[in-house]
Amino acid sequence: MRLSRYFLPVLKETPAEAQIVSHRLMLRSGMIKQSSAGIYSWLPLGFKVLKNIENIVHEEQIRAGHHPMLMPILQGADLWRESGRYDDYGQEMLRMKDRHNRDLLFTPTAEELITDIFRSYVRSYKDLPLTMYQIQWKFRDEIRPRFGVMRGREFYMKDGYNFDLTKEDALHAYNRHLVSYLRTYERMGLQAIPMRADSGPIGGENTHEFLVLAETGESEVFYDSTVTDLTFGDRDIDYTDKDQCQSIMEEFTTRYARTDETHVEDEFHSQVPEERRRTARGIEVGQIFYFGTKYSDALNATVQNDQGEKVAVHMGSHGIGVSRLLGAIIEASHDDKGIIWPEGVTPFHCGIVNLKQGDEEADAACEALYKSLTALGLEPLYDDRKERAGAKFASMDLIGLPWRITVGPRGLKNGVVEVTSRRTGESEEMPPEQAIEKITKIYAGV
Ligand code: 5CA
Repeated sequence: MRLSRYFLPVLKETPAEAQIVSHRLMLRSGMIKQSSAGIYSWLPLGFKVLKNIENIVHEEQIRAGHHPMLMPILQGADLWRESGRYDDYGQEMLRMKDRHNRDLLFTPTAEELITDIFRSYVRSYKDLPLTMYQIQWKFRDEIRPRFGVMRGREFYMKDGYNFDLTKEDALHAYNRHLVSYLRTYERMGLQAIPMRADSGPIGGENTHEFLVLAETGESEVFYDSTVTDLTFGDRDIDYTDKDQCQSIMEEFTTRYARTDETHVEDEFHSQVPEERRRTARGIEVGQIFYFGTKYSDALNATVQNDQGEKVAVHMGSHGIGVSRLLGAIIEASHDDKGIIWPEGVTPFHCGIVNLKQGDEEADAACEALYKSLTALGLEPLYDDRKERAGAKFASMDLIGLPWRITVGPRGLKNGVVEVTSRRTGESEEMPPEQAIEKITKIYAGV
């Protein structure tokens, strides 16, 4: 993409309404624009990152054996009356009437609808296990939307639902989700720690939230400092292997790590030596639930088991805050100049800065770099504007591309361009071909 042709409405001023750094940086770098309280338009740069995050979520869900599908945003009230949640959900649920005076609602989650789909078609245990998921807009009429996409009213969420014959199978689905989430967040350059949590309006006993540690997080968390040493890495996972999923689940959840709702001071003290006890704040980027037969009982979702008996299916649901993740990643990865995107989610693979637009040699070298990188399947953002070098660097630093190639007449005289890491600030001079090779290699591993 050529920056002169792109829609990137960068703000010079810091917007007064933004209280936390991720919100400020998303507004300043022209990623989002507020439309109403807690409701945003996604401008081209923000939309690109949103889609990158969504793609990682899809890839990891499919890898775990889950089936993508899509349910409507507007739902009739009847199913929610059947489950009892139409009234329970309270004012967070946005309700409306259609022209026939029928009650509709904007989906805050979709346990009811998916259970209805299941009960309409599935009759036998032979069709289990089954996990389906969607990535779809949700609406919750939060009393205090704030922090930009972090606590929106309209937000983008991956919600998945498993159907299993037995509790044991459903717990495997729970563990499988936990493992696949660890991998999902790591691909985004994030450490998200699974913590024992409270199930809230979704219900059920087993639930973990995934938290990214950040001072601006809304949840208070308590943990054993050694949980932050755990990394998922490049493990070879067989998601159908119950023992493997369970052992990884145990590895990541045995040590003390809880949100304030489930924290017990005595247990914290007895389980964790003093020098390892930490209290911090965290951003909840996902939550998994096992709730047994709560919804299948309420909505009469049964299958025949191998004895020919009708039994209620065991279920769980699993959410990832896709739009919230943009904020969480920025909170975890920025400096005073702007965002620092992890390679896994960056909107463009690298920037190309032409120090002297209009100089024949510099222009030609930039064009050649741009074309070669593009031909290799990479997406560079070429700053081809007639701007001062300082302004170009400031924009690149603000929008946070992990790598920058700087091209100027002086370097070209010696046959070199400069490759700079946004994270470390370190620069290296090399011939353009070598710069291309370097960037290609970096992304081959992502
Ligand atoms: N039905 C279950 C799982 S599918 C569910 O709704 N879970 S949830 O309530 O925990 O939401 C899933 C994730 O969505 C949360 O972990 C959080 O990351 C994100 N989320 C929830 N509310 C908001 C909000 N108001 N703004 C942005 N993201 C949100």
